This record gives sequence, structure tokens and C-alpha cells, in this order.
Amino acid sequence: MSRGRFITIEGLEGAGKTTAMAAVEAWLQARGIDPLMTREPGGTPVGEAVRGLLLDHTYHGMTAKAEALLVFAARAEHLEQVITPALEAGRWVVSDRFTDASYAYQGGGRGLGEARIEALERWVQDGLRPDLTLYLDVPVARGLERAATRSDPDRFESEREGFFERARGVYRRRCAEHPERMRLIDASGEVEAVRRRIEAALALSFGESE
Ligand code: T5A
Repeated sequence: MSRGRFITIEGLEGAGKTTAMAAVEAWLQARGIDPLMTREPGGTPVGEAVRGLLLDHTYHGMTAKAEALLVFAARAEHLEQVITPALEAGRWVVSDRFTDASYAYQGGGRGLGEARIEALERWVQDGLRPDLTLYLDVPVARGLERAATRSDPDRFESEREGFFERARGVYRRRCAEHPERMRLIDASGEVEAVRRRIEAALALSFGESE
């Protein structure tokens, strides 16, 4: 049996990842593929508990290193218990965020730098990378404006714009550095236009599955 494919969706707050997840799922289902839809941080009982810690305002002063280690602790659990077994069983997996978010938020936003994230990635992932990453790019102010329609901002959503500008810079740079895997999708327009761009990127990568 051939290994399944691994797709990840990335973007700043309010980029439209929720909408993109639904578009990717529908595109795959229309081609007879039943993907496993999951998210990070999360996807397992331990991962969801870690997500609670990461998003909770109570832990406002959490150190950058602790934050990075928690994110990767959740990812280790997610990989061993959910992602790797599914891929090995031939199932396609779609994750709302993965390691590019650690490069952007902890490496860029928190200033830990690329090398530390790379070291954790090597240790925890043992060579596993997504087959395709769709990065939804929106100007920081527009994303935050969209996210602000929710009543209760989480610990990350309460960060200043500079944090998100650094994270966006890392995402955009990574798209340029990894063109074989990462696609930058302009997500600043209407939902329908963004959906069409996502479908075009999927067709380009997995055209043979159509
Ligand atoms: N994190 C995560 C790290 O720091 N390191 C890591 O390694 C990982 C994996 C939680 C946090 O964890 C951090 C980053 C995050 O801050 P999350 O819940 O996935 O991760 O992150 P959020 O960004 O908070 O999720 P959001 O729900 O805010 O973002 P979405 O999913 O991109 O936004 P969405 O789709 O809900 O859209 C927000 C609003 O905008 C509207 C929607 O209807 C909605 O109201 N909208 C649009 N409006 C106009 N035009 C469009 N094209 C629109 N698309 C969406």
C-alpha cells in the first residue's frame, strides 16, 4: 500500500485557515479521498491539553523556550499516535498548522531563531515533512481585524502587531526557500477567490489524483 499524503495549512490569525480546511477536504472528497482532518496544537488528548495551556491568558509570562517545547511535545504525541500511523496506512492527512508555525511564531515572533526550531524538528519528526503546505498570506492588520470578530482573544491573539509581522516575514521567506513544498496563497480577497486559489494549488500538486 502506498503512503498517504500529508497537507498542512498555515497562516496568521484570521487568515482563513478554517475555511481553507473545508475547501481542501471537499476537494479531496470529490476525488474519492477521505482525509483525516486534524489540527495543531492538538489532535490527541495530550495535544489538546497542551493547546489549553498555550492559549490560556493565565500563562501570559510563559518563556519562549517553554512555549516551543510545549508545541513540540504536542507534536511528538500527534505524530506518533495519529499522523504517522495514518500515513503508513495509506490515509491522507490534512493538518490545520504544523511545524512552519513553530518557525514563524516561536522562531520569528518570539525571537528564538531558526536553528533551535530546526533542532527540535529534526529530533521530533525524524525526517517527516508535509508533502504540501498552503500558506494563506494576509496583511497582519487585515487578519487581526477578521480575528477580532471573535469575542475572546486567546494568548497569541493578544500579541502586538510586531510579533505577527515577524511571524509573517518568516512564513513568506520559508515559501521562497521551499518552493517544492510551500505555496503562498493570497488570502486577502473574498472567500470564494481564496477557495479557487487553494483548488488551483491542489490541482497543481496532486493533478494526477484527479
Ligand atoms: N501556534 C501553533 C504556535 O505558536 N506554534 C505552533 O507550532 C503552532 C502549531 C492556535 C495558536 O497556536 C499558535 C498559533 C496560534 O495563535 P489556531 O487556533 O490554529 O492556533 O490559530 P488561530 O490563528 O487563532 O486560528 P484562527 O481561527 O484565528 O484563524 P483562521 O482559522 O485562519 O481564521 P478563520 O478561518 O476562523 O477566519 C477568521 C474570521 O475571518 C473570516 C471568517 O469568517 C472568520 O470570521 N474570514 C474572512 N473574511 C473575509 N474574507 C475572507 N477571505 C475570509 N476568510 C475568513
